Amino acid sequence: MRIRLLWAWYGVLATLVGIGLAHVAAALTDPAASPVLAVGSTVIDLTPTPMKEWAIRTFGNADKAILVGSVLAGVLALAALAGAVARHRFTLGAGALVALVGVAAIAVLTRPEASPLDLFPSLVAGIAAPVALRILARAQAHATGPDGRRRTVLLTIAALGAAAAVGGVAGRLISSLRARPEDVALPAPADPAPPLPRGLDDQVPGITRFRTPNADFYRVDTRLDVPVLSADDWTLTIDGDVGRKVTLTFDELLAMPMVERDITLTCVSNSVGGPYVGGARWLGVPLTDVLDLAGIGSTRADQILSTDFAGMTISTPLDLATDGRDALVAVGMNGEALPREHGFPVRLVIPGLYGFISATKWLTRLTLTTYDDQRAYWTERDWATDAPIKISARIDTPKALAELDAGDVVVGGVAWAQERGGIAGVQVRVDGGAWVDAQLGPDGGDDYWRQWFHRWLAEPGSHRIAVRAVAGNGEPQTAVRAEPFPNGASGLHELLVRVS
Ligand SMILES: Nc1nc2c(c(=O)[nH]1)N[C@H]1C(S)=C(S)[C@@H](COP(=O)(O)O)O[C@H]1N2
Ligand SMILES: [Mo]
Repeated sequence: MRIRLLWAWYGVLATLVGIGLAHVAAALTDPAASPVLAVGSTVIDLTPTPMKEWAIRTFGNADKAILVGSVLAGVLALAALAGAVARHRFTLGAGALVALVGVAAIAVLTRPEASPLDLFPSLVAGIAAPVALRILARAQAHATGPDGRRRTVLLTIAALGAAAAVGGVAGRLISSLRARPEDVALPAPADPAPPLPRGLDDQVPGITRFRTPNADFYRVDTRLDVPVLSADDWTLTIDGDVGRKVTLTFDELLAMPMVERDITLTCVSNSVGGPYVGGARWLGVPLTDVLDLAGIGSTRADQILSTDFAGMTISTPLDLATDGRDALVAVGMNGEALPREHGFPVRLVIPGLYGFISATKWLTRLTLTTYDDQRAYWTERDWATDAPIKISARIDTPKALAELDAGDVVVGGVAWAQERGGIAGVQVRVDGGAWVDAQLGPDGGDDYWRQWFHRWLAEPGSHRIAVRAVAGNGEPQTAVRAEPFPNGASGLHELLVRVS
């Protein structure tokens, strides 16, 4: 039994060596071609929407880590089995490892925009794993004798373990040296945003900051890894139903007049009161200026299909994106180049539309087309194609189920109504009583969220606090409840607190 367990570990170790070296190979060629990531991404794409929604709700930003972890655990369980088999039938066990890598290779090749070169990391894994198993088998064969021999097994295990670990770390290191956002010098905006007023950050403890620091900005990706792209290699192609197809380099984009805007981004998967919303100052070229370079084709187009570097697509209604709103081909976020997590080197930012139909990160292509002709990633998954951000207000403080002292309590939060004239008013209601006007924080513009607070004299007992907002165009927030799928959650944010 113990010896079988040992062989199972050999299978696992051999596989880890394969994965580690494949990571280095992927870093040197294309990080997206890492076999583990490819399997994970394929699993994500095949996961039904309700389950994805559940994962985002349950695990938040950790959903990817949990997925990669599960895929890895599954792979290693199979590797352990292969190792146990290899004890008596080495070729069969080693063959099983190769077959495992083969499945990953298929996942790599079926990624959008995969190239044959992407098979290289899988090939490395497919050779390294069985070779490592062979080395372990040899060492094991020598180990059945005196102490010195057993030491060879331990040394072999240690050496291979180190190879696997070094491979994993080196892979990451190599990728991060390839392209660094901090090396990009951003031009000054020709059309700067007015200075952002001081928010209520210091006055209302627990309130969301008026400007979200880049490191705290929410992230929603279908990707598992943070892509490492180089601005030098980056190009943007504008094609489809255009006058002439145009390709821009990063330097050519930077040479165009830049505008700077404060825009609050919101994810369609955000539930009422949820965290997937953030406010930042974006620097970029107006989308219409970029589209004008290519000119309009037949005027049949009703959709901008944007494609990221790996072939992931997002569709935006052409009429909305070009109706005069501040749609940006963005390169800067809060005074820095875009962080890799948020789309370095270039992404779209279009105010008033949920991110899944507007905010393409790692942008490489804009295609003018029709909804009939081409379908984007989330369109294929039955999400709405037209999804304006719904008017929302969120209570940041106190937290749900907080235990408070009776007396003065400051209730505070943020509200947003992009492309609806911003936030004109926020009201708070306690225990189903009358709606009372909250005080608004400073105005950061119509496409930016607004902080608010309300002083409440809390009496002992259990209380229910609710909030609602009114947009600058007079439109009230709806109390009708809706789930995020297919076009965004609605309903009022309400929470219970206990006062004593
Ligand atoms: N390439 C790419 N762009 C993308 C996504 C993605 O998965 N891949 N997610 C979109 C979604 S659903 C949202 S809400 C925003 C989130 O942007 P952030 O991660 O910078 O906050 O990016 C959008 N752009
Ligand atoms: Mo989103």
